[in-house]
Amino acid sequence: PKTIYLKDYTPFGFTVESVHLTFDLAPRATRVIAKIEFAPNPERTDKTFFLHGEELKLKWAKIDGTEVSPVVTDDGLRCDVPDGPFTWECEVEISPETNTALEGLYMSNGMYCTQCEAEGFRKITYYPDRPDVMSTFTVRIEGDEPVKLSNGNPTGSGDGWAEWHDPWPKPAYLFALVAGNLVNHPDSFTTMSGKDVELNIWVRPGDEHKCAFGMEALKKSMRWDEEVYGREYDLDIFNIVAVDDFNMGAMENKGLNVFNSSCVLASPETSTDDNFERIEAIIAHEYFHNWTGNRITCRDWFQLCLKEGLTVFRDAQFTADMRGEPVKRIHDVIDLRARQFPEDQGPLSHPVRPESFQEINNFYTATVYEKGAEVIGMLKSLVGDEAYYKALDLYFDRQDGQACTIEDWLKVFEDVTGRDLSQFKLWYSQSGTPRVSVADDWSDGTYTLTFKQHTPPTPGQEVKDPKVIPIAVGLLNPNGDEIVPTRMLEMTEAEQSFTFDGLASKPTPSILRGFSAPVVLERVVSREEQAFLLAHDTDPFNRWEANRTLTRNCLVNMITDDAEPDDAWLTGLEKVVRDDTLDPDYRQLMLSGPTQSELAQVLFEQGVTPDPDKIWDASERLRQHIANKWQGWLKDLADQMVVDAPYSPDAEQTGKRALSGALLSLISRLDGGAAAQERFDTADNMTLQLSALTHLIRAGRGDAALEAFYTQWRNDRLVMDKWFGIQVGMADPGVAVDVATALSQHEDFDWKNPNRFRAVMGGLAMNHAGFHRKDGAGYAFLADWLIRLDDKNPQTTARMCSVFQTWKRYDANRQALIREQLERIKAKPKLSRDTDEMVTRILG
Ligand code: HT7
Ligand code: ZN
Repeated sequence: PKTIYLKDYTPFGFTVESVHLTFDLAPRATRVIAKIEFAPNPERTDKTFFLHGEELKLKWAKIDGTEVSPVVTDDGLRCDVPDGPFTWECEVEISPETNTALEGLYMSNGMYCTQCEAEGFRKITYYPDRPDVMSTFTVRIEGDEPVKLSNGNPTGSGDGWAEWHDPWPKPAYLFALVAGNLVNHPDSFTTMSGKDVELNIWVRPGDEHKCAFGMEALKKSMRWDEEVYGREYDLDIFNIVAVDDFNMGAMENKGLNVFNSSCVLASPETSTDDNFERIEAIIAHEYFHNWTGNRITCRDWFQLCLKEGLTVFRDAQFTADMRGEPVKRIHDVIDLRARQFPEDQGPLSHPVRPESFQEINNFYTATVYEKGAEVIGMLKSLVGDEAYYKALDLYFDRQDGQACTIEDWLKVFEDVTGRDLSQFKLWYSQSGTPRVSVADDWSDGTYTLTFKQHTPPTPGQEVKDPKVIPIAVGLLNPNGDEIVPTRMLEMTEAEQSFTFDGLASKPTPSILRGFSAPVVLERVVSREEQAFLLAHDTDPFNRWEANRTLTRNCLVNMITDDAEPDDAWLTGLEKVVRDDTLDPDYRQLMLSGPTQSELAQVLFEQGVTPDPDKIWDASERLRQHIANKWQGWLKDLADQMVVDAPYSPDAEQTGKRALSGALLSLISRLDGGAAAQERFDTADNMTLQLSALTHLIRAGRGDAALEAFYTQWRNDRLVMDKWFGIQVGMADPGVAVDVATALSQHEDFDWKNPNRFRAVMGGLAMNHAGFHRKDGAGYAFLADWLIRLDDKNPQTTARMCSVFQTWKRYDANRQALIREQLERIKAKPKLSRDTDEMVTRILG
């Protein structure tokens, strides 16, 4: 496979002035007629006229009305063209019904839909399918489907046809078409300048009752983007469509967002509080792309973080405003450590702006998205809020309508602040997670913190330079009062000291408050000091972090030294969990310990080979110990968390249900699941029902409840995904593979549907000890399925391969078993480029 390099970028030799597309829809023989106005690009270095195209049957092609015979290859066509502007026309035939890769035009439950990011448009017609080629699009759709949608505004419709025109120039990856038997949930929005916008969420008949929440989230997002960033919507209509077969979460096509139905459909009976929160965030994310992604797009796919990092950062700000800042931050850091840190510290490590790829779909990663957002958060901390919003105003002004680079992005910050950001730029080019160690010194009223930074080598990058690291620090006195409020230290050297003068006594530092940089803080802190921070830190993030460290250390000692659980820590934790001045969602987060996979990483870093069975055992023992120790008050507190009002997915109710679920998990260890059974029997919303079911499975009495759940929900595909996932995820490690195997033979296991496939395979991978079963059965089971899926859906197959990325942490026996499976996948005849690249990189 060919490797593409950032350094090789050259502009396309032609500009596209306009695109007219006509679709004559038919499941196996859709005709696509394209009429495209090209002109020579004044900035060109190469005159070659090459149009991308894959899996297309070319019927004819014309230039300025005269038929031509281009040279057609597997990946596109080449043709001689006139020196000046010219009109290109062609007709191709495609087969949406047999398109199982879910890229280009495909069918899902009888409905036509498209997915063009990153390079799917080339499966629709011949085109310069690259983000720096932008044009207006006019689209005519012909077919019997009652609803026919495309980008932009509707310009006409009649019997069997509909036309759309998108006045905003866009790259082909933002093209979309949807046609089918759909019903809409309509609404409207008046923008800040008084323009009325028609809003619709389009769904399959029967799903209408699951649209109201998404619509409210959309309107909140539109208002928020006006109020916080001054960004107004720019078309007469905004459509969202829910699709069942979808490779990722959602897609920001201009004026026609397409969503995985799991990321937009919601009702209290069928969706959990977590689902509601995620849906709100994804709707916001896709909507915010209208400016950060669509109006200002990427010059090339290496710049993906330009739109994704910024849009994730914006959606995190939105969620923090809607639901509370500290809890959102803690959730994001948990997620970053669970997904991005392993990526950045393993064989798949790559810079936020990668410098090469074989298959761009493999770079829609936690590093590009979540670390990309962290980088923007650091930039904002360094320049301050006022300069940040000024720079953003300048960015929207200066770059509107263009396809841009990270250089363009940083330049607006340099111009607004006068700062030189060349060192900061290393965050975009250097991969790996920096490790920051700290030493302190106290003398004559002066407290000194000395930091050292070091980034271990990553694939292709042996040597790293020091980065700019914003380190938020506060100081507490021995009474627990904050004597120095949060100060942003700006570390730029490999080793650097910062002093705090005029202090009466040696303070306790609270370092990296709010997780001010995506680094690993290596600081040996005594148990007493962590307990002090847990009791007194005024920074909610670091207070939570102190507890997380204490939990982790307790578990590590239990695993490595067979130690007893740390009761002194639990006494401190009890105070926080029972402190009713704190929000329930925050108290629940205090109860959530590190995942077993995170513990494996911690052990590995300490030079101990992680044993998944021992990790599982210690985690279970600790939870049982906590339940025993707190049995006197668990039920009382759980009773206080009962919500006595109609269901609402708001932050307040969500927090109460989250804490009550965590308490029920402990109670189930004491009563054998009796309370969970009662909750399961009486639950009137999915949050309570699913959490009760989880505890029943863990208590070893889930069978009847699982059957009842199946009977109740067998016709709801999104709830059935939960049913599949929970059984594998919650299974005892010894039987997880057997449960997954049985479920993969279930009549409702539709392996070509990415949601269902991920429910079972992702559920297994989440079951740490179950997946890493000593005999390698988990690895072999997953590899069998990846080999099978690769022919049908390379994108989903390749993404799932990343569960093997941490393989070098484990013992030699497990490593050999994983290697065997990776090599088996690699040897599969006609392995896709997507999977081949992933497996090759993981093998190293
Ligand atoms: N920009 C989108 C990323 C994307 C995608 C979405 C759905 C299916 C396939 C896809 N490939 C890339 C989603 C986003 O970040 O908003
Ligand atoms: Zn995005």
